[in-house]
Amino acid sequence: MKYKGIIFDLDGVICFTDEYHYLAWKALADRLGIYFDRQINNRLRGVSRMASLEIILENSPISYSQQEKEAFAAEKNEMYRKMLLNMSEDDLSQEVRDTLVELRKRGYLLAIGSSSRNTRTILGQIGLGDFFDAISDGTNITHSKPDPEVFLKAAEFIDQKPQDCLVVEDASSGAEAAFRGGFDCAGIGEASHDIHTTYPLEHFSDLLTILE
Ligand code: B16
Ligand code: MG
Repeated sequence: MKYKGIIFDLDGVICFTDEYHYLAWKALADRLGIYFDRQINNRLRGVSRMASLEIILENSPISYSQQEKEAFAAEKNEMYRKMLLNMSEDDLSQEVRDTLVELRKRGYLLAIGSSSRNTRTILGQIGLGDFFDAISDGTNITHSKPDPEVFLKAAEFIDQKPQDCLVVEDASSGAEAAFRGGFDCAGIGEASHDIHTTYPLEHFSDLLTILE
């Protein structure tokens, strides 16, 4: 086997919480009178919560203190977490479920590499709380994608070298993080046409062909 481990991004790869992120940021931006739309929201993919807030505040005429920014991020997260409670096993597609089970059968170590500090909550909601061999997420890193830290930690948690792991990403920031960490990257969505992507994927299940 060319790889021993596979490291999956969460949002945009395993499941889709981007609409909830959008709605929660939109509610905060509206309250603050800041212009925010879906195009700006696209720039938040794979980016940490505080870095996302900074992007939104680019359109604010007012500059806020660090304390105010932390309160805004907490306010957004509270709204977002309420929305996460609506998620269930139905939010995991049959295609993703079957592909993960088949990869496990083939003997790959499977890990998560996500910027989200809500990773464990989301995995629990969609019925994957105990599925992965390791979880590296926003709670164990100090630098967000495109820094490779989250993937390097994931590789370390499964005891593998970057060159022996494949990263699966949807965001350009994530594909760049994979490249900078020395990982090959399978890219879906936006990341499928990123310069740092090794294997463009049309469907998640295409992984089974790449990893034959
Ligand atoms: P949280 P990923 C990322 O998840 C999201 O794509 C990004 O939009 C979000 O800002 C980030 O997690 C942080 O999320 O506020 O829950 O800590 O794509 O890296 O799985
Ligand atoms: Mg993502």
